[in-house]
Formats: sequence, C-alpha cells, structure tokens
Amino acid sequence: MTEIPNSHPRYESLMARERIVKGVKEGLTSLQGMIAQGRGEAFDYLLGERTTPSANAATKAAAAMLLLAKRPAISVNGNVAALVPAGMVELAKTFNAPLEVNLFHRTEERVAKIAALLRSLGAPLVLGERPDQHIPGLEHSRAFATRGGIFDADVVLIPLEDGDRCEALVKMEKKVVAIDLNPLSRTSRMATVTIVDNIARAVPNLVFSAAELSKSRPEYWRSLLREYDNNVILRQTADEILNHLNSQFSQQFSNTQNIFMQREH
Ligand code: PTJ
Repeated sequence: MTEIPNSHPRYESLMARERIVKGVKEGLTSLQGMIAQGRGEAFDYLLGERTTPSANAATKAAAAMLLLAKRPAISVNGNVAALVPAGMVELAKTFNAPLEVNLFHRTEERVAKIAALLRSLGAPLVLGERPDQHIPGLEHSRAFATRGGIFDADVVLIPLEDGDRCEALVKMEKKVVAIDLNPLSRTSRMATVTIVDNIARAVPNLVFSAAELSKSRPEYWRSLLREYDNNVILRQTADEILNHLNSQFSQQFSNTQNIFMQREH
C-alpha cells in the first residue's frame, strides 16, 4: 500500500482507495469495484464527507428494523469485504445475523476468499458458497441466494447493492436496508430504509445505534419505524447536499471578493 501520512487532509478517502486496490490485488474485489468506489467518492464529496442528520435518522430506523427482525441477513460483496470486513462481523454479532457473500460479478474463487476472510475475523455464520435458491426475476449468478440466509430473511441489509437485486428482494416482500452514497440510485429509491452515507461511517454508526436502542423497549423501536418515511429522508438528503454546495460556493465567492478588495487597496 502507498504510505499515506495521517495528517493528509484527504487521509480517510485515500486510505479507502488503498483498501480497494489491495482488495483487487488479493482477489477479494472486482476491477469494477474500483469504479464503484470512485462513484461513491464523488457523492461523498457532495455530501461534505460527513454523516448528515438524514443519514443519522435512517441509521436509527435501520437499527430498529434489524433489532425487530425475526430472520435478518447481511449481504457482503467485494467492495464491502475490502473496506469494512471487521465491521461486517461486528454487525453480524450485533444483530445475530448470518453474513452471506453475494456477488454481482460472481466467481467461486472470490466468494471463497471473502468467506475465508470473514471467518478469520470471527464471523459466527458465513453463507454464500453453496447457494441453494434463486431470487425470482434475476438472471444468472446474481440470483443466487441461500436458505437460512438472504433467501428466507425478513430483513436484509444490502450495502453497495445493484438496483435490480434490491428491487427483486423488495418484490419478495422483504424489508431492505441499503447503504449507498448515491441518493438517486435505484437501490436508494427502492429500499425500505436507505442510509446515504459512506459505509466506513455507516457501519460503526449502525453498531452504535443498535447499542443505544437496546437500552429502550421494542415498542419504541416500532414507533420509530411507524414514523419513518424513506422518501422524506431522501428528500432531506438532497437538501443537505444543496445546502452544502451553497455554503461551499458562497465561501469561495467571498474569498475571491476579498482578494479583489485587497488588490484594490
Ligand atoms: O463484488 P461484486 O461483484 O458484488 O461487485 C460490487 C460492486 C459494488 C462493484 C457492484 O455491486 C456494483 O457495480 O455496484 P454499483 O451498481 O456500482 O452500485 C454501487 C453503489 O454503491 C453506487 O451507488 C455507489 O455510489 C455506492 N458506493 C460506492 N462506494 C461506496 C458506496 N456507498 C457507500 N459507501 C461507499 N464506500
């Protein structure tokens, strides 16, 4: 990995790139995963590389939904395995959910490597190597799913997911929690709860929210979900992006004005 000093103003973002590159070299992440990371970075930039109030509200609702689930399952792909493997294991333990390796560009070798990595980090149950079911409406290997995992889960957490598969899971009447930096993606719009945040921030935040909610009663968790509206949250995210851009540009504009005024005196 390239040495990145932690004083670098873009340290986190550059380290995430290094993790994705390492993931590709180690055979965990697809080449396409590098492009997906670039798209994510661009949206993160627009958000101001922070967890917004709307992302916090979605994270709390997601934690409530996963705590209330009877059979939760968590999907892991090549980007997720490169970026936050230990965090996914922590989530699995927090929500008592299996991790299922579920790849868009599936190769058996990559599935095996990701599963081995998750097991080495202490994951209690890893599925996906021997899928025994198909998600209706999807073609080829993207449809693979496992009984006891995603196939018969009532709530599925899908970080960095493709829109088709998200839609197919919703059609199976599952509740779907997505983590996706693009608030306009089909995944974001189709999911039951969308956390528009970088997975590197969203995963620890979700673990924290679950710990906080565990101090209250399930009735409170249910009330959070009754009040939750994903469309309202996505609208709020769009406003947060616009406000961030406006503040950046007005700052830039006043800096430029100051330079001109200084020159004139
Ligand atoms: O390992 P595989 O074969 O399953 O492939 C994984 C990728 C991610 C390559 C595959 O699922 C894919 O092509 O996904 P998409 O359609 O590019 O969607 C990925 C979504 O995740 C996009 O909307 C990105 O903006 C978003 N994204 C990328 N990086 C991050 C992210 N969201 C949160 N955190 C990130 N770090």
